[in-house]
Amino acid sequence: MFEYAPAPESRSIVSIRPSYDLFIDGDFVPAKSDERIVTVNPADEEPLSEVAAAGEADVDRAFAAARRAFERVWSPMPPAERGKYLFRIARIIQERSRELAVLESLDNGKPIKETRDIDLPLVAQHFFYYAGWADKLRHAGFGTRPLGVAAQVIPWNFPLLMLAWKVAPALATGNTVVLKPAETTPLTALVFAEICQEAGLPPGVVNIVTGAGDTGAAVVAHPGGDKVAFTGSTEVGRQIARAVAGTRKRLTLELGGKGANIVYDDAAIDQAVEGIVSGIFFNQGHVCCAGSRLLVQESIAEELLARLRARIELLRLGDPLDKNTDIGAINSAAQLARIRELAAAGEAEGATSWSPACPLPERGYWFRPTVFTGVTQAHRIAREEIFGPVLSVLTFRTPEEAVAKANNTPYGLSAGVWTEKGSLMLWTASRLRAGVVWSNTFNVFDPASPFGGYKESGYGREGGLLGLEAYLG
Ligand code: TXE
Repeated sequence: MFEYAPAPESRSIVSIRPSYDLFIDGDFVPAKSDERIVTVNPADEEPLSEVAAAGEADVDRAFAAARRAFERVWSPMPPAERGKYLFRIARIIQERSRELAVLESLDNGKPIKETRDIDLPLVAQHFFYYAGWADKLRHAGFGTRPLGVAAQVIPWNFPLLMLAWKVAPALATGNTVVLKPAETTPLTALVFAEICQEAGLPPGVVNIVTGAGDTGAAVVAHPGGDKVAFTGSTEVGRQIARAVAGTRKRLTLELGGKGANIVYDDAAIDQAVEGIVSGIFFNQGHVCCAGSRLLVQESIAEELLARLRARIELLRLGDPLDKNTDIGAINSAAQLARIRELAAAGEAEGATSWSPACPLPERGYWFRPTVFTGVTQAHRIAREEIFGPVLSVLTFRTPEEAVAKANNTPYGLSAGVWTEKGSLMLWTASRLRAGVVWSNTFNVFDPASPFGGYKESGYGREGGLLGLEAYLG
């Protein structure tokens, strides 16, 4: 592991306000209560800003504004006009992408090379993609009527990208939105609110209410919502499914995962190693579709693991704003505690852990990239989502065993298959119970591709045509 000097000058391109209000009906307005939530930089634990904690009365105002905008302006608007607003938003995101990338890295802890080269380009692409659909819905093959007001609750791992996944299709289909960002990463959503103003979006079409889980629960339960879209933990997903049951609301849930990366003995090994590294260490492993289980064919396990360890030794952990950093900070103290707890369980249950000997910064939330070998399917680290830079390695002998092990999870979001044999690739992919199966690659995203899971990974799809259907009746 190398240590690089930080590049603090990047920080100067963002101006973070000391405090942010809620964004309701086109304006920033104070919350009814004085309660504030401090958001910290996870790389040094320094406060970045504080945001309002919206209560029920604020959520009520946001839904009233969204309903008015839906009925009077947004749903009656000719679809091509709606599309123009989305194009405008996409262009402003591109123009402000450096600033947004730095802000996202500061608030979330993820490396700037990811926010700059992956998150922000995907955010803009998502708005461009759905802008193009706005006036073509009647060709989509399903209903063209918007549902109404969409209640959207998003997590902290891809703050602005998850916003884009939810807001862009909702708006393109004529719905209006009340969105709650995660409490540890609210800042880019609030800059997005400024972008809505800059784009001249009619007031009330997008409303952003910051707060913690209780605000999220109020958004989900509000009787003014016609649709609920949630990305987050399986546990909260279950609570939301219960809260929505028996109401008129349509629901999509994108929850956890325990993705398997299956490497057959004929795979291009170095390419597979890159895919394994990206699969589990991209975004510190805070990825619902992470390849958190490596299933490697026994005959090549030793060689593959040797090359994997050598590759991991080269990863650079540290300042998220340093352009050379590969692994940034863990998003919060709570998430770090969860990762530590599961890693400790792995050791207690008899698996062997390995990490490179890299120094960790003194302040902030950090966890070394970690590989567990000797893992069995009974171990917690093979079954539970860790949501951190921790890889669990299992071996297999036959393709049947690989598929059985890959599917032996309550989740079903993602998988990767590495083989040079086309027939084996198809055989395997068609048997995997996963919403996405990558072949000889991992973590590749495209706004035209639907994304979502089987089993406890949730239901409904985001992205592509199916992402439109989720907002139409
Ligand atoms: O998630 P929460 P947490 C998984 C991952 C992680 C674990 C816990 O395994 O370790 O969940 O993370 C809002 N009603 N994922 O605790 O609590 C909350 O304010 C309505 C996977 O951060 O689910 C935030 O905005 N909303 C996942 C959002 O839900 C509620 C991404 C997510 O927070 C609520 C994140 C309630 N009762 C975590 N309680 C993925 N699929 O990518 C909380 N929230």
